[in-house]
Amino acid sequence: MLKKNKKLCWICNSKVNPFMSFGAMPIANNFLTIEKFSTEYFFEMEVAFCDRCKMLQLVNQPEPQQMFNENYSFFSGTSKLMAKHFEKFANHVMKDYLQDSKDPFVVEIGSNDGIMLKHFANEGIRHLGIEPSANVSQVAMDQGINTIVEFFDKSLAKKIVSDHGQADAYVAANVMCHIPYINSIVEGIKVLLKPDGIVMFEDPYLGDVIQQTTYDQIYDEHTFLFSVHSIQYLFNQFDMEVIDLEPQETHGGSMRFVIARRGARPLQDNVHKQLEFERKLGLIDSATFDRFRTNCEKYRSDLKEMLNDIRGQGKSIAGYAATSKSTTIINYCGITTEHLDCIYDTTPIKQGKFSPGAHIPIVDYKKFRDNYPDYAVLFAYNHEKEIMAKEQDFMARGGKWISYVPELRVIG
Ligand code: JHZ
Ligand code: SAH
Ligand code: ZN
Repeated sequence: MLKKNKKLCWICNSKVNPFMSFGAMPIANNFLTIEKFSTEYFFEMEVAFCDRCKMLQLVNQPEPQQMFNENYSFFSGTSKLMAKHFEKFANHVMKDYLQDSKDPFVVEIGSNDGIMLKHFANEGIRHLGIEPSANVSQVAMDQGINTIVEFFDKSLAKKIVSDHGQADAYVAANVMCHIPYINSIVEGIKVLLKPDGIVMFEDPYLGDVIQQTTYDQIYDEHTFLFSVHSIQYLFNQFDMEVIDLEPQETHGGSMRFVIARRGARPLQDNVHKQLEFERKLGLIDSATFDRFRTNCEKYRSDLKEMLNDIRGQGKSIAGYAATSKSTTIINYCGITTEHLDCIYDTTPIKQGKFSPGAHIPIVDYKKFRDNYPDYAVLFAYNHEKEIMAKEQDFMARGGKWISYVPELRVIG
């Protein structure tokens, strides 16, 4: 466990006061076998807002190696929507940021199974993925994508520069918010990047989390939830600045930050507009997070009550998609095997195992149609379109979906 009981901001080292505790939480992607139940790891998941740098953050977190290792169970390529999304992201970088370079070099951290880098590789562009989880990185390497199986930090950045030279672009998706020692990452980016190089990364956006009460974006891997204010503070510390923003619909609402060395590239108007929007939304006021906690408590009791009512009527319920986010929903709301018979999922290494904490069986999604429940809780609301399209027959046969984003509702 990192930082136990110190309660200091990961970015600016100020003292932080947790505004909320989710209680004892397991590792969100630790799908486990029965033999491992008795030794399962839990930590108290407390969340704090730093008044100084405006970063929303976990106070304690398991060690990175406990979460990201050769048994990591999130494979990016499982979603068709995300495959398309990363193809567009890669094309955007190539078209708008690499044209002026003779022999461009792109570095991606958290490259996972190569879902984004393969598009650079296919165009013959020099590329390097940094991916510490050996099983997912192997999938990328099997496709000929250059990958280093390590955690990115400042010292690795120096090594990359001495082996390959500086990079034109540093890209990342859904990984920057996972790294507690993020100051070292930003220092590493500075070492790695050419003077006019570009940084583009995207993560779930705090504005969307607050507006939709998607508290399930808070789990062990997500050290931070970013706003433009907090990212501006983080990079300003190292003479870099946010120059552009590209909001995304992925993962329930994300923000892509475009960053360069201070003064190296023109600043777009939308940065100031978004900062103004964040002030109006209260993303820099601690009172907002007290309201958020109250909203979370209401969401929790409403969902629990709905599941209890349905079970009281003797109807069956299953979960659909064993997402990381569902680990927070299930454990925070006290959902158990009394509520859910199982959770259907497409990921082979999750199937046949049990969910973290609540130990609900994970079953191959192909079996869903053999034994439709009366209700299915959609734990991947971010993949709603893709899942609804694939599972049309469920509703046609009278099945009902339960969704809780943007509000708790029954569909069907
Ligand atoms: P999905 C992970 O979050 C973890 P998760 C991580 N911390 C993060 O930030 C984001 O990804 C990027 C299943 N599924 O994408 C497969 C189906 O069963 O919302 C996976 O188990 N059927 C890095 O885990 C899970 O959903 C389907 O049709 O919350 C993935 O969930 C689809 C599309 C997915 O990410
Ligand atoms: N970019 C992909 C994968 C996100 S999952 C997508 O958006 O779908 C987050 C990934 O980051 C995991 O595969 C994890 O192993 C990796 N990761 C975690 N810490 C890292 C670090 N310090 N450096 C590089 N990768 C890291
Ligand atoms: Zn701070």
